[in-house]
Amino acid sequence: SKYMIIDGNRVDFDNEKNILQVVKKAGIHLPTFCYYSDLSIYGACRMCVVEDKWGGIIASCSTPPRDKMEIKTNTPKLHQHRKMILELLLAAHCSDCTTCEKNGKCRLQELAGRYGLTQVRFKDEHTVREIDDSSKSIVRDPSKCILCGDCVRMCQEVQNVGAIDFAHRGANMIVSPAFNKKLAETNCVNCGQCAAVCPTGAITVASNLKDVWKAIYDPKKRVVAQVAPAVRVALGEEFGLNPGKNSIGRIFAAMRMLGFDIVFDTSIGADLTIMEETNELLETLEKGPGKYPLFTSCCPAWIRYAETQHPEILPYISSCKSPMEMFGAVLKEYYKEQDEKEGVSTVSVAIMPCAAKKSEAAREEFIRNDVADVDYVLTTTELIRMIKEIGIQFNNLEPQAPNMPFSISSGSGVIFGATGGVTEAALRRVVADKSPTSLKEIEYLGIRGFESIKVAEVPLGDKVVRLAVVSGLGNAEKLLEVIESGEEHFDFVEVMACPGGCIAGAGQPFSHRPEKEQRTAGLYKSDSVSQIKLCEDNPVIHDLYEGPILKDRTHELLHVHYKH
Ligand code: HC0
Ligand code: SF4
Repeated sequence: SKYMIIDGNRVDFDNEKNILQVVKKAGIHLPTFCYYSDLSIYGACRMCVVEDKWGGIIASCSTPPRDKMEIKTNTPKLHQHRKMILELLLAAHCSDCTTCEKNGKCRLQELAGRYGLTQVRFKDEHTVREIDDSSKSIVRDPSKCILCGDCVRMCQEVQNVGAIDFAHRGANMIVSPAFNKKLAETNCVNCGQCAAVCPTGAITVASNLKDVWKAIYDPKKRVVAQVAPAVRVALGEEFGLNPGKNSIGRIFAAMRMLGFDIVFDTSIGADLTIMEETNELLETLEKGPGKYPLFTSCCPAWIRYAETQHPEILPYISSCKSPMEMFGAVLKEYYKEQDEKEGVSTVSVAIMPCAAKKSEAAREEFIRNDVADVDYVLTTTELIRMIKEIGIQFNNLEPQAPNMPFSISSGSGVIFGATGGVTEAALRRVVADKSPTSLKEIEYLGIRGFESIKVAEVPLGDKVVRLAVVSGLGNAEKLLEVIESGEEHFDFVEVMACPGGCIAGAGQPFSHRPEKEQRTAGLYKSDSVSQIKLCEDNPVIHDLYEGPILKDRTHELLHVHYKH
């Protein structure tokens, strides 16, 4: 086989795209700012350099490995080179690390520590630039940008949005929306994937921690929270639990210690969504094949994408509110009378893996008579912060159950957090045969997993239903192309904006592919051990439809017409 000599040791390789990956195989993680395996190679930061046998310095990310090539990763020249780059970056960077949103998570800070930089030889030349906090989801602080371009490539290559780009030249170069616009005025869909890859604090997910602490400390507020499916399989990672370990019981326990009055599981909302969305699916099938399928509506970044780039498909997107908004509306109604009696008001908080949910919650369509269905959205990361701030020993907590009366959700509601989960849940609801064997067959249709576009066909009565599942907006664009050209026909299409679905949302702890896979497996595992697999078997859902809140009001509380 082919091999390289790395620091005197033989390392075999075959399909590795670049030297960086072969070096990784040798057990060495070279420092990088601008390298992500899912993005194109930019080679701008020059931190990942190695030395060839003639003393030449090469960027390992942009050089393919060659058979019998000899390189070194640790030489005086490389040492000096990397330190120099770091010092130049630090000289051009503001140094308010202790008050930075990214404190403790910043790659620049980490590498400065790793290379033992205690002083910078160059004079401080950083420019103070205006912070852009126009968006409800994303904050841009260009003073902290190191021009690695990760955000630009993520937004363009993976999400097909292109809301941000390099502007100006030389020392004035910055990353910014075109024409120096505010992010909220662009076609940004709030997915937050730019923030997920930003190595510093230049792009971060907006925080609502202050608002939520204030509500918690206010005795006149009833703070009612819901926790999204994907949060439970990722939050524990920050406390040393394995990715995928379901810690929903501990999350509930921790939240009560933090002062949340009442805690629920968003999976109830997901169960409601499937009840409603499958009605629409059956109607679509009844009408017979048209050009467009029924598109799912639970991902707010996908909704924004359709609004800004494909208005022609808006009539075909399900009218269902997202599970978060459905449940939010139900909760506000549920506590209304009690609030009046007790002279308090309910504040509805949602813990989400997502940046776009913050913008979704603020949309005018979800504010009924001046009351928002969901008042604040906190990311998984923000909840982690609260737990750490108070000093709760998360791993030692005894798991707790959610509050009554919304205390039971089905396995269908939990798998929503993985790409393909909504589709699988919908299929379970529409198939005639609900035996374990039939549910297993659905599991093996090919709608689980990380493939970018998944397609399946399912017989239903005398028809065959064609389904597609995509995650990542760039993949959604590819699918739309073949739908619009008439090349392919589908009846149902699930879109989630983040590659991999909600488990890989921008509000989660940063993850690579292995963590994403483990989180996904964790969700499927909690489904496989759950006693109730189908939303229609959930007694809570049953009671809701029979009870006073939803009686004659499903349209008002569970559906939405976007005003765009
Ligand atoms: Fe998701 Fe959801 S599954 S969008 O990814 O549909 O954020 O986890 O909460 O609303 O349930 C996120 C996750 C949710 C919603 C649900 C859906
Ligand atoms: Fe682009 Fe998403 Fe970032 Fe907006 S939030 S700039 S769409 S990557």
